[in-house]
Amino acid sequence: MKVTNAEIVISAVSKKQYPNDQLPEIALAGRSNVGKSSFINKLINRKSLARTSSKPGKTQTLNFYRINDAFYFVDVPGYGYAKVSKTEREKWGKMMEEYFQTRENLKAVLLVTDIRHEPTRDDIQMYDFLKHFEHPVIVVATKLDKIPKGKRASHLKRTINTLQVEKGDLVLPFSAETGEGKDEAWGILKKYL
Ligand SMILES: Nc1nc2c(ncn2[C@@H]2O[C@H](COP(=O)(O)OP(=O)(O)O)[C@@H](O)[C@H]2O)c(=O)[nH]1
Ligand SMILES: [Mg+2]
Repeated sequence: MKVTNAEIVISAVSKKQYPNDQLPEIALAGRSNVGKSSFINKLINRKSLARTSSKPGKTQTLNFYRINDAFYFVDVPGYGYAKVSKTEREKWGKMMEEYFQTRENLKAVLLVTDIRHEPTRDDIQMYDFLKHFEHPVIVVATKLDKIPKGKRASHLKRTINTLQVEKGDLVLPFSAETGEGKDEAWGILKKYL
């Protein structure tokens, strides 16, 4: 897809703030600092529309990015950041449930994991949570550039096995650094839009 227009429409904390123009949505879930914002920026050829940071745990809103007036990327607040209070965590959980349980415009979820590491317990929980609500999930195994070519296949396999990725859910090796997987990502997303 040739992206000619990309803009942040709202950083929402609750349902009544979600956009109501009925465009399809693709959400991004994953650990803090795993590379969700970088994925969005790479796909739309922007250096920093979606805020990236090396300080995890910052974004606690659902950020709706409207792309070509055709669909939204929804950047979901990350998880797995240790220094978060119980109250914050509960608030986060409610926000997740409100969005993933009821959002009809949501067409698919990109679950972003770090290909270098075995998916965490939080990653597994998130995958199961998304499947519970019957969303199509595409696992984006990012930071591919950090793994030598000869080791990539075994890292991918570990990701698939640990998450117990269901038949029909795709796993996409990706790098926001090199752009590997970008065309494939658009190819997959088109089917849901
Ligand atoms: N080498 C490498 N670094 C990445 C990649 N994707 C993200 N990063 C870095 O990881 C850090 C966190 O990325 P960010 O997109 O803000 O993560 P988010 O918290 O999930 O949105 C930043 O320093 C990025 O530059 C990637 O594919 N390769
Ligand atoms: Mg981010």
